[in-house]
Amino acid sequence: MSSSVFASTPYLNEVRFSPPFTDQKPGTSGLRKSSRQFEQPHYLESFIEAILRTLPGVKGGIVVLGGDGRYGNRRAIDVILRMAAAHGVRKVITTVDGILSTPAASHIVRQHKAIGAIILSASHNSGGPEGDFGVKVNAANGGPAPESLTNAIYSCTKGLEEYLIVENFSVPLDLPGQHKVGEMIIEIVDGLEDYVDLMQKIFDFDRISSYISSDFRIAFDALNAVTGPYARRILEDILGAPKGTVRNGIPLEDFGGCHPDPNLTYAKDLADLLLNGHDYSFGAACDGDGDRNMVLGRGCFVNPSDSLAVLAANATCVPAYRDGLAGVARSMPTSSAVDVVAKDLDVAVFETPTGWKFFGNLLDAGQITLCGEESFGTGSCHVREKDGLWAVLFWLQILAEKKSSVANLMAEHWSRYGRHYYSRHDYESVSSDIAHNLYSGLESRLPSLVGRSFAGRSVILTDDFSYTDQVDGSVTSNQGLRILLDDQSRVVLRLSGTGTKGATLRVYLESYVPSSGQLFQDPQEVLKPLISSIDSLAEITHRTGMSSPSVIT
Ligand code: VG1
Ligand code: CO
Repeated sequence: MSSSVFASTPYLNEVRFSPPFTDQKPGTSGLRKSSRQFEQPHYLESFIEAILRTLPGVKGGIVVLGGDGRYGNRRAIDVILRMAAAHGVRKVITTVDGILSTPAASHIVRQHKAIGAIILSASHNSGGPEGDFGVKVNAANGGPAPESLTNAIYSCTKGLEEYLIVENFSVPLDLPGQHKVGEMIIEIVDGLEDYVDLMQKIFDFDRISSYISSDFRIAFDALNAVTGPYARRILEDILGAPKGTVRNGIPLEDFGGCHPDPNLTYAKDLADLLLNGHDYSFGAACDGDGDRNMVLGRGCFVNPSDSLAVLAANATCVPAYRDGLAGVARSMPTSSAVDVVAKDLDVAVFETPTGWKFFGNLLDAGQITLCGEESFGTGSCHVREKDGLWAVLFWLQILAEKKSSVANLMAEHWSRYGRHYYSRHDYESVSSDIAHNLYSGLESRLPSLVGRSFAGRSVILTDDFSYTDQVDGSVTSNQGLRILLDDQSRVVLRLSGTGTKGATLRVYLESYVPSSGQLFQDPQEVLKPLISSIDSLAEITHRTGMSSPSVIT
């Protein structure tokens, strides 16, 4: 425990700046900009001031604060602590070295009845002085702020020319302890404990531990980001996996120059170990802030849409879900693999826009137990965020229960439910004008496509996806262009809301083969007709000048 006495007296300062920042509109998940942009004078402070003016209950409330350890984390924590004190926050709960994964932050908010969290992360985007920084805002339910709140924060920033901050104090974050500035308490917690306890309540650790052996070796890649300490504590210290199971386990400010995005491109070392080597039976990686996961078996990559379906189909293997599922949800671009499982289980399935914030109401209302996205995110009602390590433990629990390999589990799954061949093609750093013109060009062509032929199928519906939240009635439009075909295949196009350089075009491709069909083909081969048809229809190669996507997952 440490506590502090301040040599000089902290004082309240009202800082003025002009003109207001006009570009602080949060995207799919928080405000994300280059580290350089965040370093401009008053830039971070402007966004934080808007949060503290907008989030309900700031005065006298509890706020959770931490981040994924990237460059800028420490400075931001210092600024936010001083601004929280200036705004009458009763208590800030932060962590040793400010290291806090996004799902762990969500749990702390819920456990301590906080009014919300400020999470410093640009998630899977690269970090460091030349990388990206970000601020995620979570609400009192522990989940990402809904659109109504992020819109209110954005409109506040547009007129903002001053902020309140306490000067002349700083707090060391190297040890757990309590500090006080004015009336505000700063509680520094270990950050891992609460989360580890929660995992122990959800899963049967003894069972998982007994399955991990020399015959079933596991490898986990934290990609030099936030999950390292969590994974070491859980996988190595508690479950007894050998030291070294967790690779790249120390959070680094620049993630060691890597891109903390768990996919086959950016987690290539791990993918090679599992797909080309024979030493390991199970591999997993998480992203910068610990909410995403990639799962691999020996010689077997699990597509994230399939992963959600497998978790749903086998949920009763996990003690916390023994009684079954209330319902499931997936984001619109995620494949329908989970829908088939939900139908079989006779539970409801919801299709939401991209971004975890859209699952919050359904989880709060008890309408769903599990949810997920094609972008390597899966989660449940245990927190209000997607949760990378939870998904890894879920997989291990199923494998331990079934005494199965990943490849066998997938084969059994497809032979029962059929297979949704699926891929996402990302075209990154496209000039914003070109991407928007491409998008609106396709949009204008959509109505005339219905009834016509596309990739050898017939088009049955085209639209720009729009979502009505059944719980609060809010409507979210313009969520992606869809072309649905008569054999349950489809193509979806969207522009990313998390990139910081130009625009990223995402093309989602899906084709269903029933259980009687060929279940072990190469997805890129199966999807080829869809890939070439959307390329000519939307003129992707022609307009972007890119002959292939930057990332294929
Ligand atoms: C991406 C993913 C989306 C995910 C979001 C935040 O958004 O596609 O599914 O919810 O990132 O993930 P976009 O708009 O770039 O497609 V994370 O790990 O930042 O919190
Ligand atoms: Co993330």
